[in-house]
Parts: sequence; C-alpha cells; structure tokens
Amino acid sequence: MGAAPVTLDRFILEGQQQHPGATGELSLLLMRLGVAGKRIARELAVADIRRTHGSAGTENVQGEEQKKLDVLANEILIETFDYGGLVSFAASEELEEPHVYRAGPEPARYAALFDPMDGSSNIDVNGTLGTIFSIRPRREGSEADLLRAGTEQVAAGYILFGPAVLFVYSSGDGVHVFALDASIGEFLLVRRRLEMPRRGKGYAVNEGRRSGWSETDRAFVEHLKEPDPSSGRPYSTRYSGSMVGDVHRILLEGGIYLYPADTASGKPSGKIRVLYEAHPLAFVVEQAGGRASTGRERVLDVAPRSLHERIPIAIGSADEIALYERFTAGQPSSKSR
Ligand code: FBP
Repeated sequence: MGAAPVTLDRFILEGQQQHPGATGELSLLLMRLGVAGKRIARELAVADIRRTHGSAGTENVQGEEQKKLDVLANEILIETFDYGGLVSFAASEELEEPHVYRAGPEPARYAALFDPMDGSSNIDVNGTLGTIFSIRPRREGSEADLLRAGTEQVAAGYILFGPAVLFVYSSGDGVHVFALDASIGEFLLVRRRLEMPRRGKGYAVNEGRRSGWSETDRAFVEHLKEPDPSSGRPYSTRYSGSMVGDVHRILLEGGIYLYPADTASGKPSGKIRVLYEAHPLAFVVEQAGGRASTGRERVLDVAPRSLHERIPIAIGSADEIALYERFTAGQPSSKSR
C-alpha cells in the first residue's frame, strides 16, 4: 500500500508538534474551518436542487444585496466556533458588528474574521466562489483588537469552491493546499509550502470600471496590454468575478489582481475590505513569496479605522507589484522592463 494520505487534521497536528508551547487551540480552530468548508461546499452543491440560490431580500452593512447563500455560509461559520471556547468574537462581511461568543471560564484566545462567500456575483451562475478567513489574537476582547495591522494575523487562508474544493492556509510557516476527497470526506494535502512565480502572464481587473481609475492605474493596465515579447507582454486578462479564484490562479501561475480606487462608482477606496479580504489574502500571498500593496503601502501594514473599511489593492507576484508601485509613484523612466 502507498504512503498514507496526509489529511488536514494530521498535517495540522504534526505542525503543532513543531511548537512545544502550543496549546492546540489554533490547531482545533483550523480543523473546525475545514469542517465549515465541507458544510458550505455541500450547500453550494445542492443549491439548485434545494432552490437556495437567489436573494435573501436583505442588505449587508455595506448596502449590498445579501444572497441566501451569503447568509447560510455566514451562519455555518458563526456556528463553527459556538462551543469549546476557542474564539472570543467573530467579524464577518455579513454582520454589522462582531458576533460575541458566550465566555467560558477563561477568555478565548482568538478572534476570527471571515468573508463567508467571496465572489457573490458568481453565486447564482455556478461560478468560482470562496470563503476567506483570518485568525487574530484576542487582546482586550473588543473590536479594537481587530483594527490592527495585518501582520498580527496568526493564521489566514481560504476555501476555494471550484471544480475541486480546496483548503489553502498559512499559519506563518508557508502556504499549504488541501483538496477535498468527497469519497472519504477529508481534505488531503496536495501542495506543501507552495512558492509562487516571481512574475506571470495574466492580470485580473474589472476594466469596465476604468473610467473611475486614476491616470497611473489606467497607464499601468495599458502597459500590460502593449505587445512586447521581450518583457512577456501583452498579458492575458483573467478576471473570474471572485478574488479568491483569481488570487489562487496567481499563486500557481503568477500575475496580478487589481481592484483600484474607483471614483466613478463611488468607491474612492476601491471595493475590497481590509480585514476579511485584503489582509488574509495578503498574508497567504506573502507567505508564498508574493506581495500585496495599495500602490503606496504594504497591505499587511495597514491598520484600518473601522471594521468594514475598504482599500485599493494590487496583489500578486513580486515583479508585477514592484512595477505597479513604480507606476503609482509616476516613475516613467523605470517603467519599461
Ligand atoms: P464580495 O465579497 O461581496 O463578493 O466582493 C468581492 C468581490 O466579489 C471579489 O471577489 C471580486 O473580485 C470583486 O468583488 C468583483 O467586483 P466587481 O463586480 O466590481 O468587478
């Protein structure tokens, strides 16, 4: 018989043994997220059959229509930490205020943040979707614990719902990828310490919004499209409508995802939320050797002032992000490569 498959639980527990002082709580927390991922995958798989597609008839704190599956995924994630005193409170794209869990004898050591269903515009059309998660240390036990730099995350990752269901995470020791084997209901290790290419051939941005972009953002995207084989241009457009899906492609093939500030559609700070989209994906990408920038600042150094704050973001391979920052800084001389 070949080598035993490495399940997510086994991988996490073996990783914990590398940290003698570990209490096991973060391990349990990550394993729970694996279970939540399986439950959400099942809800997505039966959504057409169960007619759970479509609008929930409600709006989230950002005034965006909530889909039934946004709400369902959020409920599954909130339930996931509702016992065992692992998590003190949880913030979500679908909740105006953090959900506070009943306190146990000891205050729980962690706070969780998540975007239950990333790529909402893909929900009703069977497109790629994801659940993004971020784990932070509990400090005072208030929202202020969350309004801090992304470098303070202790773990982050996403569950990608595509042809395969993948669990991708980092706890600061590289990025690891697991694929769900539905026949045994287990996430199995498929890539350990994933390292992304320094540069790619694809870019992901919604060009339909370019009228609201800055001059330098428009110039950067035009530059990627200019034919110049010596610098690997033109790049190909690869925009799926799900940031998780696009970032996962970029982790494997290199390239860049961009959601710039967009003054035309009332998004002067872009669309992507700092705490449960930008920070966790930046944490994963940096652990794989990539970068994430606002154009002027490292995304992980940003400390938001509010729970649902948005920032402009460029995330991807180190070379493309460096080039984007040069464009943002208006350095024409060093543009050509
Ligand atoms: P949601 O979390 O509400 O889905 O918003 C994030 C997102 O869907 C990203 O996944 C995606 O890249 C982007 O917004 C799409 O936005 P747009 O429709 O403006 O291109």
